[in-house]
Amino acid sequence: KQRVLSGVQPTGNLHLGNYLGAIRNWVEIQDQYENFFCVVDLHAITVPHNPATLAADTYTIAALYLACGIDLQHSHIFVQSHVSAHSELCWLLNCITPLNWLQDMIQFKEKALKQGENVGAGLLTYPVLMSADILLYQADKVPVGEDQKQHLELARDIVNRFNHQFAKDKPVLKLPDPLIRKEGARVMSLTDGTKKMSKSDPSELSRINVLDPPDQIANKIKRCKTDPVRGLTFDDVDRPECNNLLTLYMLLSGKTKEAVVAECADMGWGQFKPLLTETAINALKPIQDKYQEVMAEKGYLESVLRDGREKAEAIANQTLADVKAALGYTVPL
Ligand code: AQP
Repeated sequence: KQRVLSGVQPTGNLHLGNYLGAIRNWVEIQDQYENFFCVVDLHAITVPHNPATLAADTYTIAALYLACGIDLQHSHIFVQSHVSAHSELCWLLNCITPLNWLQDMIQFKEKALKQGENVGAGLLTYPVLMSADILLYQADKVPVGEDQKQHLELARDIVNRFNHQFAKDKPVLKLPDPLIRKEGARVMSLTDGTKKMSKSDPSELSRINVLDPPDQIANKIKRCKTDPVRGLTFDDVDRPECNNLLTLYMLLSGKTKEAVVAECADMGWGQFKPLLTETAINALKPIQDKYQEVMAEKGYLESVLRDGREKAEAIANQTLADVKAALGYTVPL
């Protein structure tokens, strides 16, 4: 079977962008692949973080993977910092990655701009760590949202550079392919349809979190940005909020685009918003219930992460050994 690798940072609440852009797709394809899903906690400290909540946030994301439908028959769940090969490969790849490749990354530029003078070097090398995450498992496919496309291209460039420089006869690293689904690849903010929904947006009203209770979901949809135009349409560039809200309704209801057009074309916002609210609440309820069940059995979650780590380590350590051999390192005595 081909292999899949992906992850989410434990940097705050999982929102509909993370769910619809990434995790839901993992669930849909998981039986076709051998999957590794990690909670990327090393990435979480590339921006200022709170040590008091990191561990709890890491468990929350792992529990949400299970709650969203990750099936341990097909998938392994583990924590990135539990497998030390991630940091080690990151260092080795850092040394062969040209600085200007990293300085050109859009996410680095955006996040560095937000942080002003306090930018850690880890923010710059974030995409190298992400490359290490993927390449350690010789992943064939990486299901992510649209915002990660450039980082995936960088991972491919690093593979080509490494194999070309150090492993010409027998490639050591595999070229990964991004898997980006068209629908949901870029879920937009509820308060500005031209910005992506994001964990770091200071406004809670900009996103619906997977664990939001029904009254909060209702409040956020009630107060979300709309426009004064009558009737609802997809794909009108002048109506980004309308496209985003209809897309959310389509994805959360499981209806086709045609069915949503037929149902909503003549609606006003007063009619559509309650419909979207009810649909979102109903779609998230089973995930929230399952999440409570998983969190009630901490020992089970810990055993899942232990098993995941074991599986992950076996593969990761092999790749790391091959990379070190290609670079000319000695074998420990
Ligand atoms: N708005 C989005 N639409 C579709 N997919 C998205 N993803 C994130 N936001 C959207 C996808 O979710 C996965 C995990 O993301 P992450 O937590 O590792 O990183 P992120 O992109 O930094 O998440 P946020 O929420 O956008 O945080 P900030 O505010 O820090 O930038 C990835 O597959 C990502 O594509």
